[in-house]
Amino acid sequence: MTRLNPKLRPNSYLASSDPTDVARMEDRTFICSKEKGDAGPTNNWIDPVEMRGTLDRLFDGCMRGRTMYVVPFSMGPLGSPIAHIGVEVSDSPYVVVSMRTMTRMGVRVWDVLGDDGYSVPCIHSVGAPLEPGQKDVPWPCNKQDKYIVHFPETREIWSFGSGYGGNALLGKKCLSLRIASVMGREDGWLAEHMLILGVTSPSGQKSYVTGAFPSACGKTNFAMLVPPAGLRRWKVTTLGEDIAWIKPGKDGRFYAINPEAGFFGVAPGTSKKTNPNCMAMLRENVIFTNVALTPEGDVWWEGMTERLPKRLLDWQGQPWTPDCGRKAAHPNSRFTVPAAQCPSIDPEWENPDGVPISAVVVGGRRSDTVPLVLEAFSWTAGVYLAATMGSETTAAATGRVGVVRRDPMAMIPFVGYNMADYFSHWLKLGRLAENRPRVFCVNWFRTDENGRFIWPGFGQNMRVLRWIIERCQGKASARESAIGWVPEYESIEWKGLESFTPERFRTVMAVKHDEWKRELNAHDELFESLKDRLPRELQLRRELIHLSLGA
Ligand code: O2Y
Ligand code: MN
Repeated sequence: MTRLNPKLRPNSYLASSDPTDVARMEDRTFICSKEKGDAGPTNNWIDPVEMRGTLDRLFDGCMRGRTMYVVPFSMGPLGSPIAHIGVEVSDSPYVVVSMRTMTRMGVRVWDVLGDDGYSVPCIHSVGAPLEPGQKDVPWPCNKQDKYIVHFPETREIWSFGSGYGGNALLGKKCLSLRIASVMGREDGWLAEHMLILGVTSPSGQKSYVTGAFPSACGKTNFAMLVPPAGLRRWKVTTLGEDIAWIKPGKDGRFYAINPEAGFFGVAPGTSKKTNPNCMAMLRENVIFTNVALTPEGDVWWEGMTERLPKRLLDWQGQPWTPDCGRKAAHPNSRFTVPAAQCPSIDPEWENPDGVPISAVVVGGRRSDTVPLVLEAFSWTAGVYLAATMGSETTAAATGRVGVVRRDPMAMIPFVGYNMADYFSHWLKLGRLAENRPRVFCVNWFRTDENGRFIWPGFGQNMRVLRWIIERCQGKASARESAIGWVPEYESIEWKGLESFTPERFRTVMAVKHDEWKRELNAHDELFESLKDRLPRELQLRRELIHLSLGA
């Protein structure tokens, strides 16, 4: 790691990874349940006996010449009844310091565990042993073999070959989503890929919302939203920007906590304009990974400033100038920062009881078909909306633009069991909770006939959020459409955005029947792949929408 200039970025460091080790690897991620059907068609499955043989071979001597660290950590506030403890064994010091920010980590965890406490074993190696006298490299990893393996029945995590992000910080996606989703199914709660935010109305009424969005949909920006002119008397506070554990309370409401202690966010595109809270949060105590280094010893990434720096060292340490034709920061470059530093952090963010959720918002990146906002008619209709959500791929992610990837609840890479069983679990929990949240679907990315975004985005999303909150409070009106309740122009606050005409609103809200018939066919493809265990309610809901469309 390179220490950044302490005057510009106190106590902050820059790490540069191996160019082959820059992202989470879904094709190397495995759910090794005893039965293949229990992992389901959306997960990679290998027989656990075979996988244990592979891991025994790979892990034999894999840390030779390195230091082995033992990292006790708590997901959720230390000692709280809802927290879960893991112990990560790793040979990567980068993982150790990152876990210190992302989790409650350290000797106090041993006190909570005592002699007989339960912890999830998380075994990690970069898979690059050093022979005596062999010179080390800055970012050791294994270029041939990478495995991120979960054994759901025995609740174990084994990760080999990568030192990067979700592959290596095992408390995050591996424990808090894949293993926790299995625990949640057994014990009656949900582990979700969701932000958690608080909204305070001008009269001081506080509500909480969770939100599921696939990557490249502005999840972190939404979690740290700053209300625009016209809505400044509203306040948004942040509890989490990636993961929510949601548990039914005795009062029939759902309560959410963020199990993480830090944020591991994407740097490119983050600026004072797109996310001022985030930029302020990054002032100190940050580990940056794969961003560019300025001559003054600070960091830079694409989109951070309007004016490009004259020269930099790029994420691989090569000289960079604006005309060199290369990106300065890697598109998946990251910051790791304590959540407590976020200026919009909610005072309740560490409340071990969680916060009561009024609304669950789901959304993807869709240039057509899906309107700006709609409210599901019922819990089952909401589960349907969440289960069938999809997002158009961006060039950065896949090299192909505009192909809709179905990503139920934004959980495709993160459910530790069969996706159809996961849908049943959602339906069951909702049935049991008397005061369950309402479910909304949003789409900030609809484009006009010229391919331009219709919705101005960023802070303007507050107008939609306000309607959502007021629906939950029974204050805002809506009209019925074939797919759910939708706002009238008059029920949205337009102060400060008077240029957004009723006609533009009609375009961004249009529910076109021909598009929705195509959409339902695509839903059917997803359902077909899950048909062995798909809950009947979802198939029925699809047929009902079909009828409402007049087909
Ligand atoms: O590429 C990685 O290793 C990180 S992926 C990630 C990191 C933070 C929050 N969310 C994600 C994600 O893929 O959803
Ligand atoms: Mn995520």
